[in-house]
Amino acid sequence: MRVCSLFASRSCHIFRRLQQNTLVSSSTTIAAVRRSVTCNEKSGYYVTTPIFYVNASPHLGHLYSAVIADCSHRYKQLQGFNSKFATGTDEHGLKVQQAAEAAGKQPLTFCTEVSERFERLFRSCSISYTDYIRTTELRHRQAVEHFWSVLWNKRLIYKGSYEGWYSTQDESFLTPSQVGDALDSSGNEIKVSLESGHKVEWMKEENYMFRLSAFRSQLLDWLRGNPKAIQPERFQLAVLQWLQEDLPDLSVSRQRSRLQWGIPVPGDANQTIYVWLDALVNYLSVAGYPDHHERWWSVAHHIIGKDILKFHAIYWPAFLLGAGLRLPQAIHVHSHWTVRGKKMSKSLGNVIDPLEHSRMFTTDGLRYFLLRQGVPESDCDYTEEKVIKLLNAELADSLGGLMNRCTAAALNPAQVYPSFCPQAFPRDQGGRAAAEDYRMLEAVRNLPFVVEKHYESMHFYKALEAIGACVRQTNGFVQRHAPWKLDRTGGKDQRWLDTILHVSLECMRVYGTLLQPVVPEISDKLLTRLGVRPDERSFETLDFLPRLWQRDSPFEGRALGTDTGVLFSRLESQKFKNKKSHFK
Ligand code: ME8
Repeated sequence: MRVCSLFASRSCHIFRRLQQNTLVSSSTTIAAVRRSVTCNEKSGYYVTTPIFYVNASPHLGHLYSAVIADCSHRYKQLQGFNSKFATGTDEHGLKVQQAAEAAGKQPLTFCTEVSERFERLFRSCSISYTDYIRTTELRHRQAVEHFWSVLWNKRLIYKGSYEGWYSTQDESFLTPSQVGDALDSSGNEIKVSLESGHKVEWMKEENYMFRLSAFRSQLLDWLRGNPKAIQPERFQLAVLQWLQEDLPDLSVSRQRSRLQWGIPVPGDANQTIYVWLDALVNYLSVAGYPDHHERWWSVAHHIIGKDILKFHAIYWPAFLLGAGLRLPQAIHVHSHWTVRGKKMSKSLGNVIDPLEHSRMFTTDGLRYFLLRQGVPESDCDYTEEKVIKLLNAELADSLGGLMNRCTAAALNPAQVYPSFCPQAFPRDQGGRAAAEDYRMLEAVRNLPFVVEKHYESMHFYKALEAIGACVRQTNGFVQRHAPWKLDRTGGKDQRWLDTILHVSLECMRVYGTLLQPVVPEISDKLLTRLGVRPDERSFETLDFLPRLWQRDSPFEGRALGTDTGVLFSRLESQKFKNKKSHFK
């Protein structure tokens, strides 16, 4: 039995109702609710990142998209879903053709080198993709050719001519209203895309055109009928606004004489398929298109940056509608990282190398920072000082400090998961526990529901904020009862001390379990130290403090893990000042 896709929202909802209507607050009930919201069907989830251009090396923004997708994939797996996670590289088009020429390399050799850099980065940052797609692969070419033929046979593609602006940097056609004047670095007047600032050129060629204009009302219907199709809402509203504007047919090929590096149009060797049509089909290629895609395609979720919204929210759905295929379940859009308030760019020399920074701050440190600080709705700023401050406060001091205190040999010489004493901490008040302690238990018991809700909507920063608040409460709990001051020679004080530690470890177990999608290595270290086995780490079976409800705990009396190392070492800002750095 697997948890069905409605699990998070439905179980949350059911649980809230139960809480309101009755005095249920037993974790038996929570576990029962979680288990009861199941379905027999094998639930699937398919998450994608954009496929990245190989004209330059990966930067922090690319890693950010991959970390979001990875977190979502790991979260779904912990919920019991069968999850597929695709990323990869976008290797065709004029931009890549020109970059290979400039590097003096054969295009494929050039693409392979850069694509491998992306793969290395992702592997070293614990990006647990299940499929890495390159658009130069045969399986992809076959999918694109098939997709094109379907559109052609439905007469949605026709031979025409295109005259207008084109940005090679964005690989995008622009209408006159999307173009403005600017000066290049030598002071020459040029035309640029108003959105990206990239240079545009006037082009006039015979092309194949896609009947994009015919899809306006279907696109509007889709968005109006699915208010969560594009998330967060502000991006859905932006797309609805664009659909009120001019929606001309779209050129979907380039003359072969100008663009050789791409897939030829089936049946016309003088034309090359437009790189965006080629690239978007990657999501289908991975799903098994054209023969075996249905299973994964029906559960597809795209993660994209705000820069490529138009391609994913207008062109792609129109192509899919044209080809008679389902639309993705959701498109999750995120905003951009700036560096000290400026857009990352080669010319400013402020491009953040994610591999270098993951070595400086550790992989999990960088992942945590990106997800804790990144807000999908608005741009976020990256500085090394901020990273150091946040990681020291939340991972080293708060979470790491809590683990040290609760597992210290001085308090727990036997190094076992201590026992819980129901008389010291009765379910209803009256023992040695204080009112704040019960409030903390309530918060930790609700935490999985809060976190799941935020993970579900890709608001990872809210989930981490909620976990952080509970960690602070648990630190407060330990501080309040100062177990190091209790008499450790047996008797009542010892039972109370063990109970304090038991409750704290139970809280830590919840935090470690919930943090797995974000910081897999740190969570593993934490859970291993607590003696939690790999098969006891799923969200489905997370059962907080069963002893409070007179049920057995599988952990009580179990040996703790033997690795007593620190969870996350404090970062010293001094150490980074001498490095090639953006400190000023
Ligand atoms: O557009 N902050 O590839 P690309 C956050 N090949 N994320 C950023 C970012 C920033 N400053 N800069 C880039 C392409 N990104 C196409 C995609 S998909 C079928 C084809 C991330 O290499 C963000 O996800 O230019 C953005 O959408 C993507 O990188 C663009 O990567």
